[in-house]
Amino acid sequence: MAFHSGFVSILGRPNAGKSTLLNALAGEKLAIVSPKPQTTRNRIQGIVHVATGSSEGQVILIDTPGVHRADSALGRKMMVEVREALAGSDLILLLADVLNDSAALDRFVLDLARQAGTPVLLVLNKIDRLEKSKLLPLIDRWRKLYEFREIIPISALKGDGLKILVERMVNALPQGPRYFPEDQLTDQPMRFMAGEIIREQILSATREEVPYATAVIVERFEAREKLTRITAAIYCDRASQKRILIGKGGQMLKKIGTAARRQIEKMLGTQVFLQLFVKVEPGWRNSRQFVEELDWRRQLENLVGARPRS
Ligand SMILES: Nc1nc2c(ncn2[C@@H]2O[C@H](COP(=O)(O)OP(=O)(O)OP(=O)(O)O)[C@@H](O)[C@H]2O)c(=O)[nH]1
Ligand SMILES: [Mg+2]
Repeated sequence: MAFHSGFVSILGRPNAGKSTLLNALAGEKLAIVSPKPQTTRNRIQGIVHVATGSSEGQVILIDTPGVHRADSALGRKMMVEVREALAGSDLILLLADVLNDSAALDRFVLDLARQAGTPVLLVLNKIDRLEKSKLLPLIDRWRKLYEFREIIPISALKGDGLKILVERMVNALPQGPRYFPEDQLTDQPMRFMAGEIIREQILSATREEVPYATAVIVERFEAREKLTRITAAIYCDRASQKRILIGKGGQMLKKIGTAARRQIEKMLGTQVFLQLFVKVEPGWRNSRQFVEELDWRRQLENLVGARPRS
């Protein structure tokens, strides 16, 4: 059987369910998810190994930040991540939320897909919550907008339609090599994933502007066989947000820390000693330099660069 492989970007508006889909297809939680828009800030790779009766291959899926009109250095960086993912793609999954249908906003996403010049599969997500009678008119509306290679309704949350999606994806890819070994799921370092898990807990525990004003940088990550020591800094914009993040008598920070520690322990399979600090960095979202420092690919370069040469 021919082996098909390639890079597939998941593109869509904030909150469409891109990260949920990445996790569902990879079979493991690689990207954090939340009901708040603009959760994902950088591109996240998940490798899907496919072997069904009719197709065999490897799909390198790339989850991207939600497409939006950027008004900060952070937003611009997020959109650079989207464009970089698209530039290296063989195929685009355009993910649309059927519960939040808006032609005007979708046009922006479609323009990006068009500019990439890559075949596009339209994936209509969240059909678990859509009245059945509304699906066909929706498909009709989309069909008029673009020459999609296919239109596939799914529920990333419930897993409906995912088998068909994987099959269509693999078949749309060219014949190619196995890019990654079969046991590899992602290229993200654990260090960065730990920071994201902390951010996910902040997103779920805080409201209003706090989730958007927060960033996490892991400052220390020492993995031993039985215990991993992690120190992370939570950055926010203002002293008032710092007070919220710490909470009365440190309650909030404790709640975030305990929930995050449990998740990180599950991921690493070791006990975790987690230390969290909250720091105020006014206007960080508009600092290009700070935003670049959040990028784990950049952090990794700095860590390697800082290591003493032997
Ligand atoms: N009912 C339903 N909810 C879903 C489905 N897929 C995702 N969701 C929910 O939609 C919300 C957003 O999901 P995410 O996966 O974080 O969305 P995203 O597109 O990655 O969002 P950004 O990273 O902000 O761009 C979460 O509350 C998910 O649980 C689905 O198939 N059905
Ligand atoms: Mg996401």
